[in-house]
Amino acid sequence: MAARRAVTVLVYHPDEAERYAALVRAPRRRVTVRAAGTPEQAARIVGDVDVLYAWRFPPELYARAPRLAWIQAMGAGVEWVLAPALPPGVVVTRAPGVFGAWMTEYVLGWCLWVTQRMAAFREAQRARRWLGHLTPDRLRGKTMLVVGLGDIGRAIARAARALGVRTLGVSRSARPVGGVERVFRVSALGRALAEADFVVLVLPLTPDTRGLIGARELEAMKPTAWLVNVGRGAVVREEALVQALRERRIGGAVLDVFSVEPLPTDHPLWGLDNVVVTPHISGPSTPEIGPIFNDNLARFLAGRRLRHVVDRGRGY
Ligand code: OXD
Repeated sequence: MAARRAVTVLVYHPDEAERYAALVRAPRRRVTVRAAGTPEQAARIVGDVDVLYAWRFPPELYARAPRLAWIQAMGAGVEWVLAPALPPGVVVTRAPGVFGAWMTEYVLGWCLWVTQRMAAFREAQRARRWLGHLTPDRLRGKTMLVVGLGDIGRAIARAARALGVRTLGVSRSARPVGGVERVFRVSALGRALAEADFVVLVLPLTPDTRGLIGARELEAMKPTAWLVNVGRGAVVREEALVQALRERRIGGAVLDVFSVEPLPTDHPLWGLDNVVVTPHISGPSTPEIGPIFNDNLARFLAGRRLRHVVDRGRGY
């Protein structure tokens, strides 16, 4: 990559573009920062843009961005960046290390919600009922299977283990990971699922992971096990999940991501009493990503290699 004297950055975010733009640190003589919150605003600017710092940028605008050389994704997942329209030469970078801490608290919080039977105690309180016969369960000693051992999956596994949870993992390579007792290959997913009390999905959406969890995989889970999905909705076949939940073939599901978001109001998942629906908030938009972008922007200006480059072939 050659050094650049003048660069235009477009910060694109539906709600918080200005906030992220204010956090860009770069020499103002060399870097012009623009902000857009809608496709219409972005369309007016994108023709001059070298760098896109964005959350869910509309891919149809790539064709109108002849200078675009680098996209920094603001979220944890990058499948929306890697649309077929993305020109081959554009470098895409991610932000590892930012979302793991958030998503760990989400996952462990909801696992504790299950074991501490929080819903039952709150419901009893509303009815002024003393639920003395119901005791909480322990998370310690349970087995958690983390499917997807990138930086977020590893952070979740480490924290779970610190609470005394036995942690297992599934990854493409099955390479050992510190703190994870055993890592299974994807081909052994069924065996891994059968051991878990909590199955945590932290997978990117790629052609290999789309629909990975279907009827057969749900069948492999213990009838008491909970599925927690913080990766991508389309990794799970939702019809099969609804059926398994209805028939109580698994304990329940905590779902932060869905094939269609927002989850349509008539979707059956809303009405199931063994399901928790949250609106894609487990890894929220956070300015903690600012230093990663600023470091890469300095590299971009200097013509140095960017950090955290996405492997477009693998899709993450
Ligand atoms: C995501 C995120 O990529 O929430 O889904 O960060």
